[in-house]
Amino acid sequence: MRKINLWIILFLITGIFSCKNTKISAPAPVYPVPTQQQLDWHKLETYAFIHFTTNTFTGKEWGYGDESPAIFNPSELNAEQWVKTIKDAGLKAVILTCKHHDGFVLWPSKYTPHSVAASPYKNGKGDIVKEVSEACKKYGLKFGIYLSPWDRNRGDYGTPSYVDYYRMQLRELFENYGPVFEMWFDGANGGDGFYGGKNEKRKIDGKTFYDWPKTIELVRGLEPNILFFSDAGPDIRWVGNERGIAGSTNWNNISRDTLYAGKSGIENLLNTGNESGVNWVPAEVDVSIRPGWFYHKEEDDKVKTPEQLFDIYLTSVGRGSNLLLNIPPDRRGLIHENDVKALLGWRKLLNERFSKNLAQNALAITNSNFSKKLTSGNLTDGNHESYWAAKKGSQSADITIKLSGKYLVSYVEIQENIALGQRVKAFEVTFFENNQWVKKAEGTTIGYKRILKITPTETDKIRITIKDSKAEPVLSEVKVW
Ligand code: FUL
Repeated sequence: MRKINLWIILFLITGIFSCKNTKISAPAPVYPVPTQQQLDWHKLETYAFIHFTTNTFTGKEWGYGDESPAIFNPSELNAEQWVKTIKDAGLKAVILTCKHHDGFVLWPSKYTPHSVAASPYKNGKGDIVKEVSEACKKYGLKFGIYLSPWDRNRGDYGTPSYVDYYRMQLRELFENYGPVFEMWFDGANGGDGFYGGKNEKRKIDGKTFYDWPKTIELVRGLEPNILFFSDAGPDIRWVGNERGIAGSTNWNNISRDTLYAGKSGIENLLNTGNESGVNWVPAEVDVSIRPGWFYHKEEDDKVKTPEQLFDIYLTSVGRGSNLLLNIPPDRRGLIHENDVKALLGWRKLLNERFSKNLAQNALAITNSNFSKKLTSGNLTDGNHESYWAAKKGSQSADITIKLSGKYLVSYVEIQENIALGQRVKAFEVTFFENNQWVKKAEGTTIGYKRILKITPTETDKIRITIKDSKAEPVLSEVKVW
């Protein structure tokens, strides 16, 4: 009996000590923090959007809904060419417009005759959702779905039976083509259309008509790890423009109840987030490689150049957002040669400009550390999972990176360990140049990743000064290119 008591006492003592240790071994999170699914999503950084429907054959951007499926006839469609090109460009996933506003669906749905089954494509035996989702599996890319809520073909659009139809199609998609990593809910809603031959204008109340909470619950039941994108989240928010630009201040924080799909005038809020927002809803930057979302021959010479795509990378991924780059297949059903060239050229630029991390294993000196474990060495170990934190309770810090010699530096990349919440509010980057410290860049937020473009400068010492932070700064990596 006495022996057992002793064991209990010993157990309690070790318990108290280890509790104490876990308490001080990591900084307390600053809420909100991302879910595991959101954390995994941040790591994707770049992925592709594919817009393809009857619009590709009519030259429109928004089909009216009266297009005959007979015009949908891609002669050489090759989903593997799409996915392989996207993979070669370094992108990690594909989101496909399974249905755009015109209502034509790219899979043989049980619930509508207005589909690929009524088209000449493979004599009505084709299934483009299947072909793309299978190509994604083959090439190791994630697959996502866009199913336009606004449907200009359906006669019952605007009535409750339409919402049932929409949900049945979601069920059909998720049961047959999963796993699906992201569901993209479009904000364009209501207006004129074919509507089963009525050719009229229909208005819906974007806030109530679709009863989104119920739809989201249905989809989560089918795909528990799904992330929902919309103007208003709940998991990922729109960035507020289609030009490829996240706010230079970009909080993942925002309060969901300040948003709902269709609300106008909130583009600035979506673009920057809100420092005191209570939810983690990161911004996704959607932009097309061409002026339009769909392929139009007359835009063949307006494909964004590798340099333009590189700039977009800096204003999206480089500002802590993910980039959803639209690449629309042409009438043959192939990604056009000009787009392939631009994509591979862009990848080459990224590989060249971010090939040698000059800070890898470099000495990092910080003016404070949270603990022996969360020390400055973690900043340059090339491991995103390890991190450094400043002294408990501090709201500023200095980090000096000593390079192994003098190098021409063009970019500085900083990452916060966002698992513990987004903290940094103001920072500055200075280089040691001609025997003095010279300011090269400054910023507000950092988030998952911040890339700062610097006028190329020779230096052997770089300092990052965190000037203001919600709580002790917690960074996972500093890279120098
Ligand atoms: C918008 C749509 O109206 C465009 O056609 C496109 O699909 C874009 C990604 O979203 O809201």
